[in-house]
Amino acid sequence: MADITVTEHLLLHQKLSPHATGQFTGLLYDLILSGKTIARHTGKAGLMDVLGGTGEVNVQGENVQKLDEIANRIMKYRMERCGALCAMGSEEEADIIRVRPEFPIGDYILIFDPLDGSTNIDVNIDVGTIFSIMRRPDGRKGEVETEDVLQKGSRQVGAGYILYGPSTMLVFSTGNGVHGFTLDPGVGEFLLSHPDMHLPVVGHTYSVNDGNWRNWSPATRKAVDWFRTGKASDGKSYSARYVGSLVADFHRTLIYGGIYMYPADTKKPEGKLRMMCEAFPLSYLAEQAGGKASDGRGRILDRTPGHLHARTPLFIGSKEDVETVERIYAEEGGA
Ligand code: AHM
Ligand code: MG
Repeated sequence: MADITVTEHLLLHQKLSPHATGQFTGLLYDLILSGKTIARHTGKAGLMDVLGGTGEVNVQGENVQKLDEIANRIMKYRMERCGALCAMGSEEEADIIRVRPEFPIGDYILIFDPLDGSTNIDVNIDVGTIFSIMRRPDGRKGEVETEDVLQKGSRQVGAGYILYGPSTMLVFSTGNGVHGFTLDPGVGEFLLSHPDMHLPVVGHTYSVNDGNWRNWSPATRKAVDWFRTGKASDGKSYSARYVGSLVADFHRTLIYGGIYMYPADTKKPEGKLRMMCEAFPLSYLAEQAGGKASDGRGRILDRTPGHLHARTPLFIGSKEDVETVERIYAEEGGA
């Protein structure tokens, strides 16, 4: 494949799309730079004194890992200066982050999980940065209010992730399909390696934390059991795969097809995953790749969060597999 850099790809798409502005392209450049900077840190994780917890607890009540803090700081520092944003929201911060007046204020809002899957850092398993981009609603001026940020998922204008794995990959969409780039560490540039990614209509992999079985409703047990014992429409059976790192589990699902599930349970009645910084961006990518994302009842992107850290059940991946879960929930009278 010809070496198409992410910069070349962005410029080409900017020319093709009447909506793409220099501001939006600039935002993506700075996101890419932030991702490369975080990759430099995750790549040296075992060598530096950055492993293990800091002893602090974040707004979700979870232990903060040092690399989470580093990634959060890198994102906030770089993105506040990019000139395209008026506000940000981070999984690690309780409130919205308004761009301070000393920096140029733009029209966009960025929501991110700086380092998802961070409990995996100590054992050197893939982690990732997830991002979601929206425009500030038209006609809203002055200080950004929380209502400006709490938008319906379908209002995203771009989303993606950076996966820090055996190689670092950037996968994103700005509404023209999903494209994947692999970082060539020698030259420090992302090169197009996975153009126009498509989720297979049906897959052969299901991904769920089976340790939550005892906390699931009968309907959820029935749905998971279907994948354990059932056969896909092409007659093949399913394999189980669960990394426990959402970006890694989603990336595999995007490439091979199948379904990733994080249902609600008695301990987590709203589900575990965050609507705005995890479910929305990955659902945007799934739909752009021809797949589906549901909370078990309906489309994730039709939901509007009640607050910045709202959670949701998530069933995401191949269209037929997600529809299987929706059908079972409907037959059982709900989740
Ligand atoms: P985090 O944002 O605190 O890292 O938590 C989200 C992670 C996801 O990466 C992963 O899919 C999920 O939590 C795993 O949860 P569990 O350990 O309950 O299976
Ligand atoms: Mg997360």
